[in-house]
Amino acid sequence: MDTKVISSGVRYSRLPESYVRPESERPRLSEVLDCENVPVIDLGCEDRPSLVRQIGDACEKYGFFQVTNHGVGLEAVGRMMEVAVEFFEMPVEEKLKLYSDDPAKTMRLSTSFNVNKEKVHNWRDYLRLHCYPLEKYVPEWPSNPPQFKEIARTYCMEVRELGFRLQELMSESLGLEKDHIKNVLGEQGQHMAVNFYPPCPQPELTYGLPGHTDPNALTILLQDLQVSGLQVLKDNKWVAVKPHPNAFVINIGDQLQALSNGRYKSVWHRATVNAEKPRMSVASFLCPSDDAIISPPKSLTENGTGAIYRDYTYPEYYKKFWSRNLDEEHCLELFKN
Ligand SMILES: O=C(O)CCC(=O)C(=O)O
Repeated sequence: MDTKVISSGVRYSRLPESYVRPESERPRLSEVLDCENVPVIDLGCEDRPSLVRQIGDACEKYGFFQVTNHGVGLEAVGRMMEVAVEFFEMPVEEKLKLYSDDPAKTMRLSTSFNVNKEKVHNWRDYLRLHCYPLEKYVPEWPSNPPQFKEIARTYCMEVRELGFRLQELMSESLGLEKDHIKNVLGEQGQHMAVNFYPPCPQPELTYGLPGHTDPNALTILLQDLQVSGLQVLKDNKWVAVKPHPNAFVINIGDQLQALSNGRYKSVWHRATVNAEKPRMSVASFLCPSDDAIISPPKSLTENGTGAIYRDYTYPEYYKKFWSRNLDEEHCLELFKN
């Protein structure tokens, strides 16, 4: 392979060796079932107790769900997807100006997951941006396509509001004050990963992203409507999440698992690739502020189990997360009491 990224316009006829997973780690695509009953929650529902119950059930039983009537404008969503496609369609030389494999960078185009550490690579390129506070980070975002900054900025603001609304509903569903999660997480950071998965010559041998949980608090994922690829682990089986029109996929991250003392599960998920069509997804991550102490409330530790995880800060967790490979054991295990 002659460039650092796979979105170079070259169509590969065989999967390069460094992407081939050992037999036992392959996705076994023919065994994956469609998940027919992913909860789809209508956030426009005016019966708040019912909404809170639906959110609690979905967080407890699935760790993920889809939301409709979520308040993020259709125009903001459509434009975000369009500009993401335009970004990855730019000439590779233009994109490579933003390339970095240093996870500490707050804006970078990169590939796979942690290319310098991992043994096998993943069939994904991604643009990773820090998004909060916007005034600090927007100036370093891509200036090409020219409308990128303005579109992504609007999108980030709207998605952040949705995240806060969900955190309020989740707090209530745990029997806590509405603002509990927001108060514990403090001035939350926000990151975005614009993922691009080019057509892959041998999709059964590799992943776009292997099974992982998200290290942050809450993830709001915008999926490509035309091409599926997201799969989640449900009852020990990988199931495909069909994109739902005008919906976001929401998943609980490691920090909400710790904060809820294990009641809400940070869901294992992965992205598979296909031979025919490129796929895009835009993941927005809400993250605890650097000085927030991740610790469950007393009401969730009083049932005799005590706190499952020790108290820690997010920078401590994040450093540990990026020092490992994506497909290793759950990082949260390393923080158990
Ligand atoms: O592309 C997808 O569907 C999943 C993306 C994802 O898991 C991530 O960005 O962490």
